[in-house]
Amino acid sequence: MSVQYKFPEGFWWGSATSATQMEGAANEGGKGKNIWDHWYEVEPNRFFEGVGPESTSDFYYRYKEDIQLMKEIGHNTFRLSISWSRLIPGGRGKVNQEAVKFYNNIIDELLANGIEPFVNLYHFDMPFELQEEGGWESRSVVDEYAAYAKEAFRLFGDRVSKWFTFNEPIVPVEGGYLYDFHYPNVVDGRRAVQVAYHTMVAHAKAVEVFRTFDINEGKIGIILNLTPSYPRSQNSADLKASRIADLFFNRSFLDPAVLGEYPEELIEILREHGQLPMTENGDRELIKANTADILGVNYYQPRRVKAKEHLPNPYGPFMPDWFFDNYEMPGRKMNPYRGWEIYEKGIYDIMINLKENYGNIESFISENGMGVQDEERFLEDGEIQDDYRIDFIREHLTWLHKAIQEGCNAKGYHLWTFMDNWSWMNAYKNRYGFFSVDVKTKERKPKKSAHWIKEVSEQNGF
Ligand code: BGP
Repeated sequence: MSVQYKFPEGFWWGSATSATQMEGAANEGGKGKNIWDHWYEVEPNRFFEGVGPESTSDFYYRYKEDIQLMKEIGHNTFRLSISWSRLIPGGRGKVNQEAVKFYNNIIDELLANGIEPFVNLYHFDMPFELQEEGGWESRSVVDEYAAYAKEAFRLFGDRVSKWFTFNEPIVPVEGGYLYDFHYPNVVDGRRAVQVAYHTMVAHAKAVEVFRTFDINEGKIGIILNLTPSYPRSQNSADLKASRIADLFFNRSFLDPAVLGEYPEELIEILREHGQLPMTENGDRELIKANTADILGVNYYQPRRVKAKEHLPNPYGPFMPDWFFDNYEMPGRKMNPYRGWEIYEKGIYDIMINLKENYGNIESFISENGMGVQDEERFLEDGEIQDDYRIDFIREHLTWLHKAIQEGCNAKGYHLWTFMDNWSWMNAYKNRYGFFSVDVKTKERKPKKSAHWIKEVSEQNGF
C-alpha cells in the first residue's frame, strides 16, 4: 500500500487513558479514596446505570497483557496517569509502597516493550481528604500537590521523561464548580475562578520543582482540551461572544501555561465584575518563570458561539455564560452515537494558532476520539466493525498532517483511548477504544480500528 500521508520520523503513535478510568482496584493495593469513590458512595444514581469506579477495566491486574496488545498494534508511546490517592493515600504524607511497585512495573514493562510512557499527575482525581479541606479552593492543597509531584519525579523520573501536570484542568472547574457534573457539585462562578487560578499556580509550582531534578532530556507540560471557538457570524456582537468564550475556556489556561501570563482582557472582565481570585505575592513571577516545555492538546469538538439573546439574571451567581450563548449551527456534522459535533479542521486551526500565537510550542494530540453508545450493534463475525472510527481518525490525521506540512510543531497522535473504559458520570455509556472490553468478564477484543492503526503506525502514515 502506498503511503500518501507520511508523518515525520519518530512520530508518537499511541493512546491515552487515566488511572481512575482504567486501573480498577479502587479499594485495593492500599489506595486511598478520591472524590469519585466518595461521590459514588453517596450518590450512585448520578452515574450511568449506577456503575461506579471500583473495578473499571482492571488494568491494575492486567497491565502485562494490555501492554502486549499495545505493542501488537504499533504503539510507541502511551499516556497514563498516576492516581494521587494510590501513591499517597489521603493526599499527603507517607508514600504507599504497593503503588510504587505497581507504577514501577508498568513503566518498566512499557519500556521493555519499546513504548515510551507519558505520565500525567492529575486527571480529575482529588484525594477525598484534601477535597474535604477545600480541594483546589484551598491554597494549602496547591502545596500538597507540589509535594506529590516531587515524590513522583523522584520515584519515576529516572525512567520517565515526558511529564504532564494536569489533564484538562478546565474540566474540574466546569464540572465541579459551574455545571454540576463533578464532585463537589458547586455552581458558583466566583469559586470556579479561584479553583482555576489555584490549579494554574499548582501547575507552575510542579514545573518549578521538576526543574530542580536532573531528568535526562526531561520535558514537562500540561494537557489542555482546546475547543476552538467559532462565531455564528462576523457581526461584532457574535465575534465578541466568541472571543470571550475562548478567553474563559481556552486561554485561561493556555496563555499562562505557555506564555506565562493571563490575557489582559480576561483580567479586565473579571475585575469589572468583581471576580478576581485571591492571589499571593510572587504568583505572577512563578507563573512567568515556569511555562510548559510541551503541550498536549485534547480535541473532540469545537464550540459554536453567538451573542447572548437574553440578559442573564443579575442576581444569580457570576457565570461565564453571561457573555455568550452556544449556537447549534445548522448542518453541522454530528457524531450520531455521542451527540458531539465532528469538525476535523478544528485540529488544524488549533495547531496554526499555536504556531502563530504561542511560539510554535512542541505539541501533540493527546486525546481525540469517537465515543459510541451501544457499540455492540456493530459486531460482525465476532469483531466490532468501527469504520466510523477509522474515518474519524483518518480525517483528523489528514488535517494534522497538513498543519505539520505548514510548519506546526506537532509530534504525535494519541487516541482516546486504548480500550473501552469507565468514564466519570457516563460510566460505560460511550465506548472509545481500539479494543472492546466486556464489562463483566473484562475480556479485551480488538476492533477493526486496532488492525488499521497498527498498519498506520508501522508505515508512519496512511
Ligand atoms: C475527556 C477526558 C477523558 C474522557 C473523554 C471522553 O474530556 O479527558 O477522561 O472521559 O473526555 O469523555 P466521555 O466518556 O464522557 O464521552
